[in-house]
Amino acid sequence: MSTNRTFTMIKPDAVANGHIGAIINDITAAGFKIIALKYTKLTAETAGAFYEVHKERPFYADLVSFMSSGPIVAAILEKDNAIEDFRKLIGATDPAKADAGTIRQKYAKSIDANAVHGSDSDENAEIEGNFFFTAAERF
Ligand code: IDP
Repeated sequence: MSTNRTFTMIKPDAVANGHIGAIINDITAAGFKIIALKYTKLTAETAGAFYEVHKERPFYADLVSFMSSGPIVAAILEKDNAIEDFRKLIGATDPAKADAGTIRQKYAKSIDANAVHGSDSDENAEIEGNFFFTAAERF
C-alpha cells in the first residue's frame, strides 16, 4: 500500500551553496506538502547508520564523510505517488545524466555531492523519516 509520503535531505553541498530556499520552493511548487522539516547535521556515526544499506559499496566511506561534512535539511513530504514523483523531480543520481529542470540537474555538481536525497520505496521512506523525526514533530 502506498503511504503517499517520501523522505528527503538537502545535502551539505546544496546547503553550503545557498540552495535551501530554491530547492524547497521547487519541492512545494511540484505539489509536495511538508509534513516535517529540520535543519541539522549528521555525525560520521549517524551518517554511517543512515547509509548502512550501502556499507559494501566502494563509495560508502566517501559518502559518510561527505554527508557529515556540513549541515543538511531533512524533511518528510506528502503527495499522491510521492516516491515516484519525487524521484522524477530530483532526477538521476548523476547530475550529468539528470533531465533538464530536475533539482539535481540545476543544483548538483557531481554524483557524490548531488544536492538531494529521495527515498526509493515506501518502506525506506518510513524508516528514513523515523530516523530524523518523532511522531510529535510531524504535522
Ligand atoms: P540515489 O540517491 O539516487 O537513490 P543511490 O544509488 O541510492 O542513489 O546512492 C546513494 C548516494 O550515494 C547517492 O545519492 C550519491 O550521493 C552516492 N553515490 C551513488 N553512487 C555513487 C558513486 O558511484 N560514486 C560516489 N557516490 C555515489
